[in-house]
Amino acid sequence: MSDDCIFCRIIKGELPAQFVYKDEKVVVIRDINPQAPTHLLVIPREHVPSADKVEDPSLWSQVMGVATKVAKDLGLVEDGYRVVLNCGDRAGQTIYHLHVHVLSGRFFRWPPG
Ligand code: DGP
Repeated sequence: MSDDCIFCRIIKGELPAQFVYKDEKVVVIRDINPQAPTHLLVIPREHVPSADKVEDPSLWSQVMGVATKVAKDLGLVEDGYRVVLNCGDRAGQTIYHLHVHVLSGRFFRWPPG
């Protein structure tokens, strides 16, 4: 846990968020600035700053397992959904606590901007 990390503070309950899922390893919240009708953030409880800093590869199955489970549970599968991971400033990462975005409810273009 990091005292100056927004996501650590949300996980500790020090800052508010709309939680849609919690387990011992991973939480899912709604993004404060949604880019689609459904925009979720799947966040490991462990403070890992970014994808390139992951040391335990099982973290990926925990995060992606929860992303696909929540997508199913919330009924996103029929409409389709996109999973996004921004790694580094130039890729658009703004919060340095690992997370994946799950977006759904609109048409997504390719390539992404
Ligand atoms: P990224 O740019 O990939 O690092 O994504 C960070 C996301 O986190 C961005 O879509 C906005 C979201 N976000 C930032 N601050 C907060 C917050 O305090 N609460 C919630 N729910 N989301 C936040």
